[in-house]
Amino acid sequence: MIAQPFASPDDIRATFCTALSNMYKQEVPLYGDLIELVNDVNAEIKKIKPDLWEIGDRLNVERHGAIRLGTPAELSMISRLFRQMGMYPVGYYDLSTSGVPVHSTAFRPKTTSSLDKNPFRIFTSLLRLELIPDLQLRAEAAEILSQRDIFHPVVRELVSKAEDQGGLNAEDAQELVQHSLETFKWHDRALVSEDVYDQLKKTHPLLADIVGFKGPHINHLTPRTLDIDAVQRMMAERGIPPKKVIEGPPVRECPILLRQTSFQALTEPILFAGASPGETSQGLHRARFGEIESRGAALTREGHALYQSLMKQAGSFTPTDNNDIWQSKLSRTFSPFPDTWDSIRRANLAYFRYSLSSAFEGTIQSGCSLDQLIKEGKVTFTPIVYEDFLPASAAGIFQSNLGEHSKLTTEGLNAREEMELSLGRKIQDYFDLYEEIQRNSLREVQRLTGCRL
Ligand code: OOG
Ligand code: NI
Repeated sequence: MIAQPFASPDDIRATFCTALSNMYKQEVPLYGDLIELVNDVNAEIKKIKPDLWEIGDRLNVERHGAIRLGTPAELSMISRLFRQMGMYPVGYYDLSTSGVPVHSTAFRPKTTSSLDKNPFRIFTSLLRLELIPDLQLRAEAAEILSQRDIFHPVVRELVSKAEDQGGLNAEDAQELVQHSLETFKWHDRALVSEDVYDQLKKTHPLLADIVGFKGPHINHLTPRTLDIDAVQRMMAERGIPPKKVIEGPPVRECPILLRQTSFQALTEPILFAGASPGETSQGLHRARFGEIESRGAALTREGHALYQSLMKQAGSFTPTDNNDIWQSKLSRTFSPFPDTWDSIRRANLAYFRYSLSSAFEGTIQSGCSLDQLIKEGKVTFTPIVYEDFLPASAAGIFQSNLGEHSKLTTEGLNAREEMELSLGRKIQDYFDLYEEIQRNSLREVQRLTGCRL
């Protein structure tokens, strides 16, 4: 028998992303409306500015999603599943510093070619039970979580099979995608009684969302837009209630990092488990929403530090501000951040991909430095897209959808190492990944020009 070739993890990821998006459109029709709005705005921008560097083939399929897991064992299995889809843990985000009792990583593709095929990422949070002060509730939550299995048996089977044989054929891959959707779908039947739900919610709404249900329903999916300010304005016109303010840096000539906004989480009817079998009572739950983002250049450590100090200087959004007031305040605060690609590059604030331009004729007569080659038009450079997340923005997104609640904070020791233990691997530092892409592009220029750069 001739062995069938394995499906490529990039293709499995692309299929999964489409399937998840279709499922979420059915579950949350407002998300479908948001996608339409984003497609309309993107089409318009492409017409006006066809040379925009952010426009690429991947734009129409570009999404990220988010889930919240309950136990290290769930994280461990998710990590194995996502690995089969070419998604690896990148970046560590400690949200406990913002009063949210989780820590997170993003599963995403790492290489340029995988990112170009489909950059789908899932922001994955893990509940930190040790941050629940009430010991009895903590034990109760742990007990409830230990009873649930968020994975379809076929998923467990196929992931083991893939690990044993080094991949999956197309048919198995299709099965894997279909059955893995089960993990992310919405269950309107809570796992717990109204009493327990209320207790969890009182301690922290996130706790009710994670512990109260059979699985980690996908809580949002986020398309990428080329003009987030336009989408924010048009959301209300199309009956999609927007979050008050756009998170992240202000609008700029040279976009950096990530700007995000969302529509408020829906209030959805749920059924609580009753005291006796078959008995139920009705309730309401808020968790699922839609989000939009615009992505700019990945910043170096220096760039990030400057970004963070300027954000700190801007202070925080106050309830009396509106988005316009906040954005103009931010724009003023960000004036020290250079706003041409060349000045950003020379100040080493962002990562770039370098390549030879058509003006290069095969020989170098004059200087051989990078700056010289760029000045002579022989080498060009494009910003590298920021593929990751921003903890402060993520905290803002969490908060805006959870309503008023008290904050839970206690510094946990070694939380990152614990997460890595469940992941079965180290969390990759995203700066290293961008640096590598930049370095490889420079090596290629070096090889072609013979210049030592
Ligand atoms: C995740 C929020 C973080 C983002 O875009 O920053 C996030 C969550 O609400 O579970 O998705
Ligand atoms: Ni998000």
